[in-house]
Amino acid sequence: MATKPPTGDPVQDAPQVEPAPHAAAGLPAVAHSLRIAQQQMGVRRTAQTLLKVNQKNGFDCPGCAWPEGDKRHTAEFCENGAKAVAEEATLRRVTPGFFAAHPVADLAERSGYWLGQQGRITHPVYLPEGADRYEAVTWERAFAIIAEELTALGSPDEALFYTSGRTSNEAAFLLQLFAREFGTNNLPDCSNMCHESSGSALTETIGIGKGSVSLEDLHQADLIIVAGQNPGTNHPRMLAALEKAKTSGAKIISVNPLPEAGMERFKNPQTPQGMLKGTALNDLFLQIRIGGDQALFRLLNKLILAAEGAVDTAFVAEHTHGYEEFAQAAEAADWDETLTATGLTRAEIEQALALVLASKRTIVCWAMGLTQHKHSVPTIREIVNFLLLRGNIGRPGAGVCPVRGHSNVQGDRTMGIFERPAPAFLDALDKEFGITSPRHHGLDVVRSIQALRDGEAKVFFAMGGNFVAATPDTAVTEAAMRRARLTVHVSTKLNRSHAVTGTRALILPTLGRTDKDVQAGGKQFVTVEDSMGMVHASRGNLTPASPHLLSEPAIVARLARAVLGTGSRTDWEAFERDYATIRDRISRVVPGFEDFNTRIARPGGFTLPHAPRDERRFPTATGRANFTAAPVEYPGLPDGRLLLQTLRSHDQYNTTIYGLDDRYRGIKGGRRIVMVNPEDAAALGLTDGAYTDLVSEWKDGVERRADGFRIVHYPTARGCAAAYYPETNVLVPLDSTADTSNTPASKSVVIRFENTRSV
Ligand SMILES: Nc1nc2c(c(=O)[nH]1)N[C@H]1C(S)=C(S)[C@@H](COP(=O)(O)OP(=O)(O)OC[C@H]3O[C@@H](n4cnc5c(=O)[nH]c(N)nc54)[C@H](O)[C@@H]3O)O[C@H]1N2
Ligand SMILES: Nc1nc2c(c(=O)[nH]1)N[C@H]1C(S)=C(S)[C@@H](COP(=O)(O)OP(=O)(O)OC[C@H]3O[C@@H](n4cnc5c(=O)[nH]c(N)nc54)[C@H](O)[C@@H]3O)O[C@H]1N2
Ligand SMILES: [Mo]
Repeated sequence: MATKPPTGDPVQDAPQVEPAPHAAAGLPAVAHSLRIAQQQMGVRRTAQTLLKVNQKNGFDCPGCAWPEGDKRHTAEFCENGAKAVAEEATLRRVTPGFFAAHPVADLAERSGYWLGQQGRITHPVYLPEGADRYEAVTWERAFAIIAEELTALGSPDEALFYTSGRTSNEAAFLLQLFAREFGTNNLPDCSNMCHESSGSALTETIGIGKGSVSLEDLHQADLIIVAGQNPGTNHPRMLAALEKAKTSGAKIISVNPLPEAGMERFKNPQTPQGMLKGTALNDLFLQIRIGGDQALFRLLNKLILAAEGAVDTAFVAEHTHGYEEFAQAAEAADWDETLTATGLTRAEIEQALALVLASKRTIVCWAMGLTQHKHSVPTIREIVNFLLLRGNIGRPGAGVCPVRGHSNVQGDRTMGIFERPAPAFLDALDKEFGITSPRHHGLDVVRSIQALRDGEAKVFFAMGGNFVAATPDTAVTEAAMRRARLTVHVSTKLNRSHAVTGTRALILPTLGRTDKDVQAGGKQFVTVEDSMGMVHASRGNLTPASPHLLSEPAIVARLARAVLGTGSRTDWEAFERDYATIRDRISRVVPGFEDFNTRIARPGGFTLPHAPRDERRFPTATGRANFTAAPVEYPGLPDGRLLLQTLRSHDQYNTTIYGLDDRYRGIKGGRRIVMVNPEDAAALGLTDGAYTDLVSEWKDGVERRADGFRIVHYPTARGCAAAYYPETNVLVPLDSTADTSNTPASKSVVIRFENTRSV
């Protein structure tokens, strides 16, 4: 049964609800991952892949960006990593015959789940103008088509080059080099929708947009605050680090509108004791209202300022700037306003304060719960204030820990995938390659959609990802994409974006992390950077899904040759032949990669420099760590409305749907559900089990609808609701973004309920 995809669609979406478990991982997780792996890959391939995940001579897990420790277990993966591997290493195939049988209009009717379940794409395919289905095309012809459209543009800025975060350092470096030689900084990436708010806030305050802690720091912390993150599902290996910290005496606070099972209790599948009883992780659960975090940290800061001897005055004097102004703003924090904004009680905040004051080494971890709101950047800056006050940056066991999503999203940015590159980066690139990169900024994700919508961008090229499903305002975005002259997707698997095309379209199938990559120069490996700035090699060991696949670096190299021709002095052919030649060039352009080829050969790789972490040096505009003082904001809510956050279930990887269950929340067999607090539900007449339509309200007056959601009474914070992404992206207005970072505010959508009916 290993290779048969499910038949029949639309998928039956009939959610069932059970009591949510209060622990994560353990035996059910191991059993579940093995079952999914064997369905997709068969027994032999399951063993071949799962033993190689995250080993020093193996491949980097295509799941999340959580780092591996120095001591590896034989099975250094988690349930969701196993699912990510199985999705990629599946034995199911999408061949030209499949495309002949399924016109684009048919693909557009299918669910994302069904599309993904069809398997790996085996051949490059082309949708000519006016045709109703994709047909096989040679690689040569495919690159010629792209070259034809790109060279016909009025300006290079009419092209968009999107990157999703699985792309290796080598491929990412080549893609940004190609885009800049071609003449544009239009390099939007998934980071624009993800940790852009973290990058914006951290760059301004500490001088580098990356986290300042290592795994070792987590193990040594006295207090770890996990805010706006669900590690049990999205970074399961982080639970082992939290467990280890806990065993050494750390306290843990989680800040979340939802009680997440992983934070309640973790049953470590690597230890016999963990399998039985598990470890309770949370010491304190602050069930905050959506968007209340800035107010919470502002008040904590006021209370720290007032506590005897709590401020690290030596650190503040020596290393920071802006303290006076910040302290004044913090003084103004108000208990009543904070209790309204957060929905917490005074006693809860006082308990948190006691833990904060008792800790000499504090780390704050966060993810999408903090980054996807209008006021995300000031919220994260307030967390930096919080850490700076007690000198919690640049010493062991303390620091900022934005937990990245995609396994190489951080590395892609380091390699120059950024629409607003630093001038120093471009200078180094230009010097190394003898080119003149454009200096004006390019377009991020939201601005790219606006440019497509307004006819200002005409060619869309995606290195991975699922752009139309991952982005907000689905109807607007899809209409915008259909206006493009050419859409190109470098992909491993089929997804929604292949069905929403420009006038012409190409799908270019590529090798994944698990695939063996052999070029003219021999067997190749690629490199990635994890969430903590560790760079290491990744080597696939499976026979590729088809002999017609090209690697991502090969695709960019051939594209560049087709488009730039003899106008380019860069030896693109050499890059394709031997990736070590790419790394040589990276070593001369990107700081921290000196001697790249030598150092990457070391098992486990190397750590990139991080001035605040390593030497308490803050490369900001003031040369110091900056305190900031923004007005406190939190979302307002009109009567009869709830604030909706759009989040991930346990059985998905972003837009890739592995299955229809969300085990840790007790939801089975369906995804069109909306979680509401029982008291809000009573007030709004939302009976558990009834169906309802969600309507989002935004100041543009447009009503965005998502129909047919089953109501689930769930203990989320009052005034809040939660439903899965990407089904609810249709509700997120394109213009509703975070200030400064322009990240879609997909965790704070004002909704009302219509047409509630029991079935
Ligand atoms: N298995 C699996 N792993 C993944 C992914 C996946 O889809 N599946 N995606 C990867 C990617 S790209 C990313 S970015 C990460 C995402 O990792 P997460 O950020 O953990 O993902 P979300 O499901 O969006 O969860 C957001 C969490 O924030 C909480 N939250 C929402 N609003 C607020 C708020 O206003 N304040 C606070 N304090 N909390 C809030 C939610 O209740 C939820 O627990 O995971 C990565 N890893
Ligand atoms: N409403 C709402 N929207 C969100 C979010 C949210 O929380 N709420 N989260 C946002 C976040 S954090 C992110 S990161 C984005 C994710 O946005 P994307 O990164 O664009 O989306 P993914 O679903 O991760 O992309 C999956 C596709 O990538 C392709 N793929 C997989 N592996 C490879 C590979 O190795 N190479 C290539 N070339 N292709 C590959 C497959 O074809 C697969 O279908 O979504 C964002 N959108
Ligand atoms: Mo992400």
